[in-house]
Amino acid sequence: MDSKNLVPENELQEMRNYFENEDFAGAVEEVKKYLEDIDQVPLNIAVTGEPGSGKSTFINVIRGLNDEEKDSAKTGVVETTMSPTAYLHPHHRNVRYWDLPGIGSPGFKPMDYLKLVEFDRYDFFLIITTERFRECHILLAQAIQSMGKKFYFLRSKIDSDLKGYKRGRANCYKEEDILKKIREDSINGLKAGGIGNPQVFLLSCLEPDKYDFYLIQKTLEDELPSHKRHIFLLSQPNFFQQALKKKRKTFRLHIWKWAIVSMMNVITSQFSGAHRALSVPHLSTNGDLTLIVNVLEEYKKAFGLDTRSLQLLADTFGKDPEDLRSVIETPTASQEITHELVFHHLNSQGLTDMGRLVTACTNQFVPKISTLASGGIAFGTTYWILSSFLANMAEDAARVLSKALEASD
Ligand SMILES: Nc1nc2c(ncn2[C@@H]2O[C@H](COP(=O)(O)OP(=O)(O)OP(=O)(O)O)[C@@H](O)[C@H]2O)c(=O)[nH]1
Ligand SMILES: [Mg+2]
Repeated sequence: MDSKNLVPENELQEMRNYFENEDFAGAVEEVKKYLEDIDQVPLNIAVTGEPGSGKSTFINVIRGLNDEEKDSAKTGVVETTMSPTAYLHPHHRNVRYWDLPGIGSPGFKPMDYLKLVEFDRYDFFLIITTERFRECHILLAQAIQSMGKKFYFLRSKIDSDLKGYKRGRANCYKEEDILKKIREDSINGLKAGGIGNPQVFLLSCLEPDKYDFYLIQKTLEDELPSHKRHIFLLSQPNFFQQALKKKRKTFRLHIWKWAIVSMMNVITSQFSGAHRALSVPHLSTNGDLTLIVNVLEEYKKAFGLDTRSLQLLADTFGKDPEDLRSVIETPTASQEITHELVFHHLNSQGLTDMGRLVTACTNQFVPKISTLASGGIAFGTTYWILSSFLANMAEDAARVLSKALEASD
C-alpha cells in the first residue's frame, strides 16, 4: 500500500505545528498535557423551568439514561427541593446537568433565584416549558443575560401537543404546520416580552430522535468555547447519525497524540528495561497496550457499544438488545477489551506493517518521529490500530443506531 494519504493533511499540519521547534521533549509534554486536560474540562449545565415541565426526564434522556436507572433523576414526582442537584454523566463525570428548583411561584424573584442556585457555576441555562412561555421565563432569561450567561428555551412534551391537535382533525392534520406555528408563537411571545433573538427548540423526551433534539445538541456544541466541545460531544446520546460522525471526527483528531504518548512509553521502557508482558513487535510494553485498551474502551462507551448502553438504547426505541448486538462486527465491541484481544488483532491484521507505513508517511513531514528507532515504529503502530478500530466501531455504532430506529412491524 502507498504510504501517502495514510495520515490526513490536517493532522500532519497539526503535528508540524507542535514539533516545529527544537524542543522535542517539551512538545511531547504539551501533547500529553493536552490529552489529560481535554477530558477533565468541567461542563455544568443548568436545567430550569416550572414544576412538572419535564426537567428531570430531559436530564435522564440527554445522559442516555431511562427513568429507572440507579443514577437517574426522579421523574413524575412532586419535588420541593430548594437546592440544585447535580446529575453526573455516566462516563464523563465532569459533565454535570443541574436539576434546579422550579420557577414561577407567585412573587418569583429571578435575581434571588439565580443567587440561590449559584448562577456562576453554570456554562449555560436551559429553560424548559410545556405550554407557552410566561413572564417568569422571560424575567429569568433577562436576569441570566444580565449576569453574562447564555440561555436556551426548550418547549417540551411536543408529542402531547401534536396528539392534542390531531384529535378530531385527522383529515386536515399536518404535523409540519403545527410545529411551525408552535415555534413561531413561542418566538413571538418571547420577543414581545423583550427577548432579542430567542432560541427555541421543540422537544419530546418520549421521542428523542425527533423534532429539535439534535438541533439543541448542535447549537450548544457550536456555541461552546472550543476546549469544552470535545467533552460535550462525547457525552451526547447516540440518537443521531450526525452525532456519531462528530464523535468519530473528534476522536480522530486525538489519534496522533496518543501515538506520540505511546512512542514515548516505548522509548522510556527501553531505557528502563521494563518488563515485557506480551511480545508484540515494536509495541512491547505493558503500558503501551494498556494505553490502547483504555482508548478503545473510551470509543466503545462513547459509541454506546457496551452492554449497558445497548440495553438503554433498546429500551428507548422499544427494541430487543440482542437485535442491536447482532449488527456489531468489531470483536472489541462485543467482548471485553483486553491486552490479549488487541495483541491477537494486531498479529492477525498485519498491523505492524501498516504501522511502519504510517511512520514512513509521517517521516516526510515530521522527521524527528522516525529517527526514534522502535519508538518511531510504535508511533505508527498505535496510530494505525486506533485508526482502524475507530473506523470499525463508528461503523458498528451507525449500524446499531439504524437498527434501533428501524420501524417496528
Ligand atoms: N408526553 C410527554 N411526557 C413527558 C415528557 N417529558 C416528561 N414527561 C412527563 O411529565 C411528567 C413530569 O416530568 P418530570 O421530568 O418529573 O418533570 P420535572 O420538571 O422534573 O418536575 P418537578 O421535579 O416536579 O419540578 C412525568 O410524568 C414525565 O413522564 C415528554 O416529552 N412528553
Ligand atoms: Mg424533577
